[in-house]
Order: sequence, then C-alpha cells, then structure tokens
Amino acid sequence: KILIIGACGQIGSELTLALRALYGNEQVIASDIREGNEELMRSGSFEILDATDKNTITSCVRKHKITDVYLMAAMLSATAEKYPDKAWDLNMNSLFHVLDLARDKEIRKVFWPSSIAVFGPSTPKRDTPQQTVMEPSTVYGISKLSGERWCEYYFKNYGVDVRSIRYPGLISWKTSPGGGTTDYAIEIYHKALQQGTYECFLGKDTVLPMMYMEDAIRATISIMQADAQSIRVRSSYNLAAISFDPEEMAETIKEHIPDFTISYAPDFRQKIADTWPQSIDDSSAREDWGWKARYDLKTITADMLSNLQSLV
Ligand code: VAH
Repeated sequence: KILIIGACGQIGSELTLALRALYGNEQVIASDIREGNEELMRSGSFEILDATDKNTITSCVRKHKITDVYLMAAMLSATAEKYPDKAWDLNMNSLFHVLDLARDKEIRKVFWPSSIAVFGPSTPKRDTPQQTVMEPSTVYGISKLSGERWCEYYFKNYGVDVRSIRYPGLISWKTSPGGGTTDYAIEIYHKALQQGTYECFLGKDTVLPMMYMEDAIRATISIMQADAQSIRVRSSYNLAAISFDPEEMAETIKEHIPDFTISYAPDFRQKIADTWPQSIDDSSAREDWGWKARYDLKTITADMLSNLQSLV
C-alpha cells in the first residue's frame, strides 16, 4: 500500500489521483496537515498527519500496512526565505522520519522530491550537468541539497531504496500556487483569463527550466516502477522538459487571448530565480529509466487555458 505525505500540495494532490487511478483507490492513503479538496477526499482514505511527527507517521504506516511512501510535504523557496527555521524543520525532519522507517524495514520504498533549487549561482547555467558545482544560496535549496546527500547516505549505508527527482518549475491548474518562485507561470494564466493582464514578479528575461504537471507525475511514477538496479543515481536525478522566460510565455497566451498584456515588477523572488540554472541536462534520467518529456510551451498554454476556462 502507498502513503502520500503532503497529498494536498501542488504535486501531491495530482500524484494521489494518478496513483489511485493506477493502483486502485483502496491502495493509496492520502495524508496532509489539513484536509484536501473534495476530489481528493472523495476518492479514497485520508489521514490528518503532521510530517514532522514521527509517531503519527509510524502509526499510520502500521495501521494501513504501508510499503511505499511518497514524501511530498515541503516548504517551497519563496516561503522558506521568510521562515528559515520552519522550512529546515519541515523539509529535513520529515525526510529523516521516513528514511529511518525504511532503514528499520517498516516500509520498502521511498520517493522524495528534490529541485533545481539545489543548484546555485556558481553552477553552470546552461545544460546543467547531473554532477556539478552545487552551492545553493536559498534556504529551500540548502534543505534539498542536504536531503539529497542523506538519501544517498541511507542507500549506501542501510540499503534504503529511496528514489528522487530534481523537479524544475511545475505548471498545473488543479491547485493554487504554494509559495514557489516559479508560480508566476501558473498565476499568469489565471490573470490572463480574469483580467486580460498580468504583472509578473520576475523580470522578462528570466529564463527558467519548467515542466507541465502531467510530465512530472509520469516521471515520478516511472522512476518508482523502474528496476532498483537501473537507478544508478541515489542522490537525485536531473529532469528537464522546456526552458522559457515570461515574455515567451506571454506570446503563447496572446495566440489565444490577442489583447493579453504583461508588465514586470520584479520582487524578492527575482534574487532567488537568478541563482538557478536556465536549462538542465537530464541525460542520466533518459539513459537509466527511459525518461522523455512530452509537453512543450504551446501545448501547456492550450491545456492550461482550456482547463481554467472551464473552472471560471
Ligand atoms: C519553487 N516550484 O519555486 C518550486 C520549485 C524549482 C522551483 O522548487 O520553489
């Protein structure tokens, strides 16, 4: 049985639905610090669970006979800069609790999300390699780099089968943005439909690696289904789809909403974005477990606008 911790988050909410569709609703237990939306709550079991509380996680694992845990709870980059100690506590202690359960054979397999935020200002910005200089300067990036090092340590020293992906910025419509620096790429569609204009909190030339949620969910399921010996990277895999700046994104929106306008008012999140790469080399993920992105910016814009249009 599968337990998703952080099932109400941007990735967790869609991952829960995808895993329930794949394995059956009764095989997937969703959990979060608070209840989720109606679709999430209606489709299967749900537990209120604080990801920093090891006792609650342990009793949930034993109650439901959990074998696989997807630990999706985290504080993202923008919010983490405001609450460094809370971000470290949530992002790190939740990981130690789950890795320790795997070390102690209470569970069999772990998925843990990392991020391109593990790269810093000194990292090569184009086609960032799987192995390279990593000096993250954000609280979130520091916690994700430390987490990667611990995942590899638990694999090498205790044989823990933990698998991880460095997600780029993720674009989705099912949940509202959650404190990320890349959330402009979600807000822009809502504002385009509601107001026909968007004031972007990143500058127009800010190129960042991005991915549609459908691609991210497929990658997550794919790495977890791969044979253990094909997973040669036990820190975290680079993953890539597309790279673009807000201006390019606005151009694809104008193809659907001709008089859409964008303006720029960079805020504190510009400093975070400026430390991240512009494009990622994901050849290790392609070679080891057959990864390949499907969505490009035009298809993302078409899909986002049609889904959001049906919501407003
Ligand atoms: C954030 N969406 O903005 C997350 C992600 C690469 C960005 O880690 O913090």
